[in-house]
Amino acid sequence: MRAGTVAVVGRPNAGKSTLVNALVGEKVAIVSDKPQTTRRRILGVARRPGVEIALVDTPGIHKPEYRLNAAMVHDATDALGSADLVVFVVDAAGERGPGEKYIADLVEKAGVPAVLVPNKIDRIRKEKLLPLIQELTAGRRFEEVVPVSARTGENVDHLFDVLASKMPEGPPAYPEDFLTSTPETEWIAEVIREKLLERTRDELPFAHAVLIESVREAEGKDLTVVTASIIVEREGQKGIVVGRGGTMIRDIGRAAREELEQELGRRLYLELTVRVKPDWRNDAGFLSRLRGVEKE
Ligand SMILES: Nc1nc2c(ncn2[C@@H]2O[C@H](COP(=O)(O)OP(=O)(O)OP(=O)(O)O)[C@@H](O)[C@H]2O)c(=O)[nH]1
Ligand SMILES: [Mg+2]
Repeated sequence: MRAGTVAVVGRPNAGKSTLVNALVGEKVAIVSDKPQTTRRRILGVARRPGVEIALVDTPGIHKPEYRLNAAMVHDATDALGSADLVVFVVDAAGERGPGEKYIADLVEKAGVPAVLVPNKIDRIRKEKLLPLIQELTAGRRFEEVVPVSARTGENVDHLFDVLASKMPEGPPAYPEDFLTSTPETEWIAEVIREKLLERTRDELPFAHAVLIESVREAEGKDLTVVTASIIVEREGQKGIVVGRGGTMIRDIGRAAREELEQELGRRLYLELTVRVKPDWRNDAGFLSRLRGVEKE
């Protein structure tokens, strides 16, 4: 038996969460086309006969401008040191910037063996791949380079085998049916965030948070009642999230409810409100409340 921990790191939007979901074979992390979707570490366990890999999805590493972002980046860098192996995901179809070098340096400093994973190869011409790999590996020591498309699944099985071969020998660390560390309350908030991210743009994706206020079972009704707040920073953003005549917030709520009902296998009543909280991204008390509620 082989069992170990793999930290998945990279710049925002590189496709880390998509890749973790693909390796696990279940949706354990929300995904969006906006950067900074993942705001904290998420553990998802991938298994094949004889192998257990605890994958740690992390927030994209970026230059933090708010307390929220500093905590996100800390969460990611923290995951590096405690893993058996690091997967460094790079968007092969995007522009490279100083971020790649910065992260490669961090990985090197952590002293943990690393696999380079150029992702989104479905979006590039094959002849572009080799120069990209040469650029990213120049002067670096990666155990392996495994290009994949997390979205189409191309080469993801091979990546799993490569990761598995580098896991230490030992017994599994988690019970057989353990999939993810995310508590249900936090997952509900995450799915609401995903639906909001799908429908908004500009600053809103960065400026919102979802706070679960209460979750209760309606007696004798096979129905869970959830009240949640979408927190934004300004009145104008509130107007966008509510939408004309409340259409946007109803749409977000409906999409989240439909997905959650499927996953949880029970009916859900979701009551969403929008609240303005200026500068919440720098509010230590509010941030710990966000995290605290999520940890319940
Ligand atoms: N074409 C293509 N798109 C991909 C691939 N992998 C991920 N994406 C897209 O890239 C975007 C970002 O994906 P995420 O998985 O949320 O990226 P992330 O690295 O987790 O991003 P953060 O959580 O913000 O750091 C989404 O729109 C994905 O659908 C891929 O292999 N090919
Ligand atoms: Mg992510």
